Amino acid sequence: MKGYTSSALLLGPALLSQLALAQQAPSGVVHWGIQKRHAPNAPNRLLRRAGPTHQAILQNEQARGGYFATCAMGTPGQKVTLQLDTGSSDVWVPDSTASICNKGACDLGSFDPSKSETYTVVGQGEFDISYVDGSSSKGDYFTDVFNIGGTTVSNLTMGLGAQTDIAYGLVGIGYAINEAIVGNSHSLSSQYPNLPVAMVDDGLINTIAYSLWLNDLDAGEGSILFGGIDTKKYKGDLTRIRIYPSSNGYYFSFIVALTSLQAISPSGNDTLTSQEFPIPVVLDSGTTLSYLPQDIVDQIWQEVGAEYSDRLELAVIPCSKKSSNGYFSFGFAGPDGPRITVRMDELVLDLTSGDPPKYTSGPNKGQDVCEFGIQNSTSAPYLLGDTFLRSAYVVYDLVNNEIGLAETDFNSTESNIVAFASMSATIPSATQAPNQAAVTNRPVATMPSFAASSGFSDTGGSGNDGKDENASAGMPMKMRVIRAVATLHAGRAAAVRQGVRSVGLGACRAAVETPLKQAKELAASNMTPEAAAARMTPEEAKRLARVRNIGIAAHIDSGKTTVTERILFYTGRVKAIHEVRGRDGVGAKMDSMELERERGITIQSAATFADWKKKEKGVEETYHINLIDTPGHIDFTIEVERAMRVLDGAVMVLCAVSGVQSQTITVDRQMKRYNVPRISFVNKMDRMGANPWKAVEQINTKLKIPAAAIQVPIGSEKELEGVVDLIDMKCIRNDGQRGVNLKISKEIPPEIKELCEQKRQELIEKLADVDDEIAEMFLEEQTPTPEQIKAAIRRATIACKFTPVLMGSAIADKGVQPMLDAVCDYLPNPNDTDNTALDRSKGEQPVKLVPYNSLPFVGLAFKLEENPYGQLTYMRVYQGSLKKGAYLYNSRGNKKVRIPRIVRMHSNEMEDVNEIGAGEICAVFGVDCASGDTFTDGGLPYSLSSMYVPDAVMSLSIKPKRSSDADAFSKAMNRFMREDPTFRLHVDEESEETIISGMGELHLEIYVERLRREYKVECETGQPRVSYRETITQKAEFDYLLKRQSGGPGDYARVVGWIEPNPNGGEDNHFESRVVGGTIPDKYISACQKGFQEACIKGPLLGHKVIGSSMVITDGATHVTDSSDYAFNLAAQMAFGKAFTAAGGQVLEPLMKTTISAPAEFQGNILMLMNKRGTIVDTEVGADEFTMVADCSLNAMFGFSTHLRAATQGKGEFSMEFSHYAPAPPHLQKELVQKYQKELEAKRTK
Ligand SMILES: Nc1nc2c(ncn2[C@@H]2O[C@H](COP(=O)(O)OP(=O)(O)OP(=O)(O)O)[C@@H](O)[C@H]2O)c(=O)[nH]1
Ligand SMILES: [Mg+2]
Repeated sequence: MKGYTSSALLLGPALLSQLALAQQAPSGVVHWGIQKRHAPNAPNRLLRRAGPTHQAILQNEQARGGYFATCAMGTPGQKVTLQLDTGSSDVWVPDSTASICNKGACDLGSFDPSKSETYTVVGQGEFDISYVDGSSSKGDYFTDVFNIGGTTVSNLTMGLGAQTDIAYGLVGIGYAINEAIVGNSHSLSSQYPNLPVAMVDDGLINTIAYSLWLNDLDAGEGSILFGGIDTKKYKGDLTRIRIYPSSNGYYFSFIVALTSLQAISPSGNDTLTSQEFPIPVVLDSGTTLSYLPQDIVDQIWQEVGAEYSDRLELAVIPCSKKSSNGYFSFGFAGPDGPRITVRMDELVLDLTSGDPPKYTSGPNKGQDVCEFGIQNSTSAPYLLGDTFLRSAYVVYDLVNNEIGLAETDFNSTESNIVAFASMSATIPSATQAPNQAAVTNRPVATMPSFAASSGFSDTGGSGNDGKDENASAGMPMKMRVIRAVATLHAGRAAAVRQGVRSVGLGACRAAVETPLKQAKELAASNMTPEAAAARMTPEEAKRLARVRNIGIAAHIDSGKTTVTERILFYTGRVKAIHEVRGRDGVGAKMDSMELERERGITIQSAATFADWKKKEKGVEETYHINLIDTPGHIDFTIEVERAMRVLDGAVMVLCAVSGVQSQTITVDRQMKRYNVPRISFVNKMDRMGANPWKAVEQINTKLKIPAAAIQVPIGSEKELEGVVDLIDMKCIRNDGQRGVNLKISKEIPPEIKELCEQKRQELIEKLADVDDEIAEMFLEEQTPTPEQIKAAIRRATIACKFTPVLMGSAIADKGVQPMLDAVCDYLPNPNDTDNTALDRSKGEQPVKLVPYNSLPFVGLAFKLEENPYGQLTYMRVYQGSLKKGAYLYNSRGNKKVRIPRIVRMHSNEMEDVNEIGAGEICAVFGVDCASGDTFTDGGLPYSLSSMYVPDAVMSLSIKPKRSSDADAFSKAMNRFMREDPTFRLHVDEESEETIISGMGELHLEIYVERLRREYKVECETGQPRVSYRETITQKAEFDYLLKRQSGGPGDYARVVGWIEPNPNGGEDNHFESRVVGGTIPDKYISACQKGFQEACIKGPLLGHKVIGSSMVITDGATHVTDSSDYAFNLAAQMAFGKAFTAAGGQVLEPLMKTTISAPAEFQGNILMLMNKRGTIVDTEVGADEFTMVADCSLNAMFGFSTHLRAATQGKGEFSMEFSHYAPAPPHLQKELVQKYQKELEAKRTK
């Protein structure tokens, strides 16, 4: 096996960062602001040419394994000869002072920066590239003049290899996503244009495309033509075939589908087969040989008489086969795609640069040994390198992601160059391969009859089972280079956020293989996003573009429900506005629960939908918005969690006075966890002291999300009239009853004109930080148009790199309609977000879901609710549509269910529908499932990753006052648990009490109250209790013997070992057996493990869970008749309990991150309150309000709201969230342990 297939693929951080980069980049190929560069007075040199194309001669450097172009760098130009590589994207050259050059190896030229007048360093030490064959180069990035093919790029960013093990530079011309990035020092930390892009930028060529003509093996030259094709260099027609993206939709190497291979010789034809068809192959000039799957390579070798040499670790063939009459025909993109003939003289390569070695035995004895051009690879990536590419004329179109393929005309002496007409024009004179979807038809894998094989020997080659015992001994081996997909960059990888929706990065090798494999599977399944898109009707495309699934999330009381009420009113969903805690006593639509209306807080998230008619430039477009209003209180955080899991975008509401508050930070974390793009709405602009700029600043600094206002308020506090839209620079005032009429005017009040201009500039600057197109315009001091600004905001928001900030006052009916417009303008439609499922049949590999109705159904049950009509299941439809009466399969257990009824929810009301489209949210009846279950149409082995469920921190004993209520009680409890995964119940064995646990006092109180109201069950509850944990702090040994005799068979088990804190850290418990010689048989070891696990559920000190411990068993003993699973299970438990004290067992208590805010005058009172309860972490004193953050023990916080109310005349508020476990104070530990032991004692003596 050749070295590359194993070790050389291990790219380390390099490839990881590249893939990470691929995930981060916006979809599409090249995302630089190319269009603006076509300067009207383009340089004269263009006029001298027939078309905007540039051709460079390539030297076929066989001995170095590649094709090289001579270029010039710097002023005055220094001549260097660089290797061409379609697998990477950096241009780099060895530094003339690099140590490799001192040895005289850099005979193709190196670069001396001190001799160039135009040399500028742009990224010191940031250039760092590795290739899959293990070679690498490191140094600075610089810009300088670069000349190739008689044309000059004025300012190309290149690498200067100060430390390199390659003695010549490279011109990478692959996808720009393979590009490295220059850091902050110069260019706004953006990717810089690689060579083809820079040529477009300089107006030298029209589009990012080039053609490669390598010519045959023995010819000394080939050529690369930037920006055009040469119709005289190929035979027959040029056919366009698609390039496959990686699994996340990005293009980073030239993967095409190899769909057939035939061996043809005078003696017959064979169709070769492979289990891997269609084979994803990377077209890679830069790699010398070609590498295909083992099964097909075996057939190829047999046909031609090649064999694998263990000693050389590659396939060899008698050199005489160069003149064989046989050839191969490679077919691409299905039965009607292009075919390329590759003759044997292109596939038999000299092994050394000197005299060839000879076969020393076997039938080929005495013959020269050559290297065979097609090698084996047991796994992807499969590569078609120069041994294939020489025979093909290949056009690389990096804009349309297509390859043009035709058979090379080796004998061509003429030239007819046709330029690409414009940016994104398709390949000229080429037709698209018909039926590319037919690549799915995998040929039946039957072994060929090898009818062609004897014909491959037609020209003198004899039998072929010889062994090359001494081949090439002592000969200088010829270079074989593999430069597929290279690149890396340390800097940006760190900045790439990981999230549930992005593809997880496995080991490096897997990272390379996965995209290739998936590209292949996509092709095979005929369900590629592209194929589905092609089938999608214009109506469906339009439908999706107008769908928004959004959530409203924010700190408690910031006005989410009030904002939602306005949304419902302005969209015509409700006829009148009712306020939260309104005097009319009706309450807001979304807070439908009686308890919510009474308390004026949201407890359950509620879903609704509305149609918003957005008017722009006189045209009205209707958007369909599915909306979930979530609660702000941390005790109901699961509601936010599951909303964020399934929604595509969010509106983050902030209070204009308080800005970013503690729960804002919590919901920020949740949005980030699921990569949810958001717009921000600064509400309560009518309040005294409202300051939207503070909110904007805090989003930037506290949440670390680049943010800028896109509005400025008109008037303030009670005089608030509306907002100025900074993009179009127009005033939007709310007028008429409930602000329904919008008065638009271009006249900005003079007193805020300057502020508006300043804020508009700030917006553009902020965008320049996060968006390449605006960055370039900014650098060149161009002013973007409103359309360009909007497009940039949309791009950056959807990429989660930016949040636009809007403002208004829901209560005063100001600014809500423009916010709705922004939902449509800047938040993604279901097709814009990357949703993935895990394919269970492929080791949970992520697969992209595409929201097209025509694909098989995939949906997630994200919320359950019992309602008078039965069990209601909220479902997000990710792919395919759902019809009433359809059958679905629950992925968990593969149970088939019928969907008798589908509804859209409008808070507590429902609207029946017959069908729901892909990408939408609905609720269904009659499905028995758990929250988080995945449903499919049965054909796909997919699961969706579930959501994060926080642990309970508080518990309460509870029992119905009347025993006759027991049934209703258990019914209610079952329902609550099914609906709310953060609410749990268990029966304590000792006390036989029913214990409920949850996220906080309010959480549990609400359920007790709901029992009373909805089930008429009055309950008695105990004191709220903290969920303690137990752990150990040091190592303690044990040698425990369980020996009990009571008449019949006894119990006997001896276990020896130790317990200690889990050496891996964390809260998990760890068990290990180091028993040797079978002193404890395996089956009893697993009984010991179970015993240990059981002991950890109920700790020895308090009966609470044990965390972070480890048990190691080293020895033991058994008894012939008395040993059993039971005995060993028990012995392990007893041993653990006995050793626990010696191991420094202690009680841990939950510490809560507590945030208290109140008017500044109460600061002293609050300090006093907090002193006893925890450690103050941070205090922030504003103009009239102050906020304190403290780590408090939960124990100390019971009844805190009453104390706070008293200390602040009811004006203070606080929130609490679990932070971590810490040792409880010693006196408390002692007290708790004593109490527990007493209870146990009492129970024993009872
Ligand atoms: N001054 C002022 N008060 C507002 C505004 N919007 C909402 N409020 C008030 O703020 C309080 C909380 O409003 P809600 O809409 O219930 O807030 P919420 O964010 O839904 O609260 P939770 O769901 O409980 O987290 C109510 O008393 C509202 O009347 C506003 O724009 N200005
Ligand atoms: Mg609310």
